[in-house]
Amino acid sequence: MEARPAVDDAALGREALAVLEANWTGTGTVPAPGLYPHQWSWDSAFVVIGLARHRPDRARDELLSLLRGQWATGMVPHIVFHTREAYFPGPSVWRSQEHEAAPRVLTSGLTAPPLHGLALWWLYRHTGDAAFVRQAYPALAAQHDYLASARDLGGAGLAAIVHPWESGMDDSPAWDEPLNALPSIRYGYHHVEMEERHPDSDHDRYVWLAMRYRDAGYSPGYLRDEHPFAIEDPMFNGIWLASCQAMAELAPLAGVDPAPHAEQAERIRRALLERLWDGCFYARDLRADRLIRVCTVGAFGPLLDPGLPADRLRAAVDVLESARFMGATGYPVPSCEIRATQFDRTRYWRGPSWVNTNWLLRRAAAVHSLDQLGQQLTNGTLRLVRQAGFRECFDPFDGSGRGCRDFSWSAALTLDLLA
Ligand code: 2M8
Repeated sequence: MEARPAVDDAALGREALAVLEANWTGTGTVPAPGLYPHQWSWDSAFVVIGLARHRPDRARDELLSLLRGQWATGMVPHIVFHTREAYFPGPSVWRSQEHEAAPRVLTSGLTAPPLHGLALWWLYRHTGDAAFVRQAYPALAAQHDYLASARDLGGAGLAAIVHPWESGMDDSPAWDEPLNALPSIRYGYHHVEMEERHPDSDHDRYVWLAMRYRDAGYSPGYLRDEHPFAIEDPMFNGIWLASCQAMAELAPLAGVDPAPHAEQAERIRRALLERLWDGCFYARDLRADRLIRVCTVGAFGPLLDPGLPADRLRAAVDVLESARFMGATGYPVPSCEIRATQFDRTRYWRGPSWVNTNWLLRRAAAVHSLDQLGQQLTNGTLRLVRQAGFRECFDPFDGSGRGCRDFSWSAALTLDLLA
């Protein structure tokens, strides 16, 4: 593993701020120089969270910059482009400008985990800036309305993802089964380092899926009736639930009724328990109408809910702390349970540890006053970045860094973990 000179907390914090400064384009923060030259949705929410204490001005600009990309439907896209290309699939694939609901700025046509309500709440908690809450609130309320209306494809109160990219955990083994059910296509997907990605041709299927949705005019009717990939994911919905609760708490500041957000959170909780729980939370494939029985870090998303019943909380934490996850690796938290045949410590979202999911689990631990677990997640994550730098992800056994360097959410969330 690469050795880095020992750094104290203050120096680590300065390094993190310097990474975020370097990744700031003047309008938003890119996830990393080179590979990701635009603004990504949940990356930006993590940047807002990390900057809340240190650079609230920048955190506000970051969120507003992302929201420039919001569609009139309320959909917040997973990428807002800064330039025309430099990334595949770029604007010429998504063709957002041809859609009447799209904004002037070029965007993708998919969404991403809706962490923004929680990010706004986090920013408010650290700044007390009620004026900014009033400013940003309507856009986030529209985002939630979009999910409740256009994405409740199962009709039970959960939002469905319609593409692996919408999960933020693109290469997760949880998507193998539904992807295998799609036709095999070859486009030649050469933009990324394939050794670190999915082992077979799934990225070609990713592009095919995205183009089918585009060619259907990004229509909710098409998603409901025809689109072949529709999954209820526990991480996406756990994050949405946490954002609904955040929006309910912020509602009085925005002068609106908190009840609809609280009711939405209740609906999500009920549906998570009824539809996705079977000893731990699994994703549900709506097209095959069954649970996808591979346990990934996504299983722990519903722990963000303070109202999760105690027996489910205990059972899920037992899995997290067991030799299936944290109990067997030197570092928190592998992105797939290590006993799964699909586990691969080197490939994106199929095994490596990520700072953002560690942070979300640490947040879940705080919500449930699981102090020891929270401390373990904090210490383990700080050990990763101290040793290997602000890498995109990490080998969960030896802590070595993988993927991009100077990765924004790794830097931003380090700032929060150091506080
Ligand atoms: C990764 O996703 C992009 C596609 O959106 C990719 O694989 O090229 C994921 O890790 C995702 O969670 C993240 O938002 C994005 C940018 O950091 O990279």
